[in-house]
Amino acid sequence: MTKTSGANALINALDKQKVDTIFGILGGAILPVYDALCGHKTIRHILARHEQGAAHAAEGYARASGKPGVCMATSGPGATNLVTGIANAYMDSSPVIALTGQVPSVGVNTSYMIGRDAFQEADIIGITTPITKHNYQPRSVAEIPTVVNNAFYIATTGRPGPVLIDLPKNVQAEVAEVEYTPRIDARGYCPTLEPDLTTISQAADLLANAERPLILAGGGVILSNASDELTHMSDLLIAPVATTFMGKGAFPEGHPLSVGSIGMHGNPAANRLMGEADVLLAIGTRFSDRATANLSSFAPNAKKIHMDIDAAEIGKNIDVDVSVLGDAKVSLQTLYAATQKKLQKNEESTWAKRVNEVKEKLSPILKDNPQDLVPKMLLTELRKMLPENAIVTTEVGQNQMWSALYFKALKPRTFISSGGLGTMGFGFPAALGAKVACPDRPVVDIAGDGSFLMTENELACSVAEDIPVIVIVLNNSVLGMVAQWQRMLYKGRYMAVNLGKSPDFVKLAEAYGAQGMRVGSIAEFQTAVKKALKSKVTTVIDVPIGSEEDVVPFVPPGCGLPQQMGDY
Ligand SMILES: Cc1ncc(C[n+]2csc(CCOP(=O)(O)OP(=O)(O)O)c2C)c(N)n1
Repeated sequence: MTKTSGANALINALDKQKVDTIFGILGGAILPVYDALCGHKTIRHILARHEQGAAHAAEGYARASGKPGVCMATSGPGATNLVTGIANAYMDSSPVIALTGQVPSVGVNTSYMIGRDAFQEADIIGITTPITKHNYQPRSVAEIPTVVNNAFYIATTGRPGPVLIDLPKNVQAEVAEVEYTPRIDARGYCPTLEPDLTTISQAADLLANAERPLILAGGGVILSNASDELTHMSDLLIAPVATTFMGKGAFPEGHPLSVGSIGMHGNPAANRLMGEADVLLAIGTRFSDRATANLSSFAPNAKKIHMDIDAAEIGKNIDVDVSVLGDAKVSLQTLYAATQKKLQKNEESTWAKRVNEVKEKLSPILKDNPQDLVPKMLLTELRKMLPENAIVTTEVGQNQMWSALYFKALKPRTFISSGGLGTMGFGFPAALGAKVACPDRPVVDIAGDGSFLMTENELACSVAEDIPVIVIVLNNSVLGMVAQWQRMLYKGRYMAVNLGKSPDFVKLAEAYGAQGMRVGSIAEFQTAVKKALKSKVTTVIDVPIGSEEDVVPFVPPGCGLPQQMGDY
């Protein structure tokens, strides 16, 4: 037992979890923790310019590295500014630990303030209950080590997600006896990793007898590091692999059996084949409405196997024939062995021929002049210029969907975007977090002008903290995706989508001490990217594009995947 303050107990516990970075902004209610961090040798604190940026950066760090990301804020407005980032991490199942200061609870030397409208008080426990996997408010120093252990355990196991620890100021300041044991006390929390062998056998029967099997890989495949197992399964079955948006990168998009992502702005080949499959093996996906479109016409001819670590997901959106509860990696290994035994190898696979035919006919083709500075050309060009392990983040809107369609993700954890919450302003701070996690790899945020303006203040953080990333602003002067909906679905009655006078992005970058460039052709774009890749400072590349450019194909809301429209 050692005598220590709550703040030191927290930092020691974070040390034991091998935390190397905290993204945050301080304030009165978290000052003891910052004091304990002063001069710390192994934990780097990165001062964000807005707590939303800190939370997204922590998520970018987590998604690029596979390790939990940590963000920290003071009480009240600091804590509430984290909320969008926490909700984003919750929707996309990212392991994020959010630490917040809180006004004092009952303490030894202080009167109690929680619940009395104290200065900068917000009930962050109540506010985040629906958007965290769990949250804690330790009321004594002695609780802190176990609370931290629990938080990391819960955030990173099972279906990952954010966990918040709210620390009353008096608990941070109090000195008491603390025991550091690796103890975890999370009664009732017990994720199922090993799949049930009866359901594995049922799934193997379906797959072994399938004529047109298709695999749908969700973000869960990336989270459980099951990409190799997925590739083996696909090769065994000669099954095409479609991904959800969150699953992008789970299967190499250059692989002959890759058919791209499904959904509202999915690859037409993936959407078409989904309607033709007779057995669907869906792994680590929650069947979001953006992926399935209208449920009544989703994979209508397929017997469905759903493999997921979260029991609550199975049967939630889609009725399934076989449900496999367990970790994707372990479950795929077990399913592979079971299927291999039952499979009669079909040498002449008519399905494989059909897959190729559909891919050839429906893959988005670059019809335009290759010199045109249109997003699909630019993203295809960007792919050629970046190494396979480069990390791309995106903002939300057309920029995101163009990236999903035309930027091929070749490795897991290289495509990081806000899938569930669809948070404009996510991509840039997430890029900073990814760069901190992977300093030797290029990190590029593909942005819309509207989205970038939501968190461009983190340029100050990127310059001051020496975190060089590249931001490519697809600058169409409008809130493009909403403008597209107004054009396609509201008879072109534009309302509140014109951004009017945006700042000059080159000057904006320069004002922050970053590098700014504007390009007007593919050749200039290539030169700018090359220069940016060599740069030691963050570079913003402003790419003016047409304001009426559509992202197509498009499945309008309410329609099914077969009702995809648009000449792409
Ligand atoms: C925080 C937030 N507010 C509003 C929206 C709704 N929304 C979705 S896409 C979009 C337009 C995005 O515009 P921009 O960032 O310029 O990208 P573009 O679509 O032009 O590529 C808006 C307003 C959102 N997703 N997130």
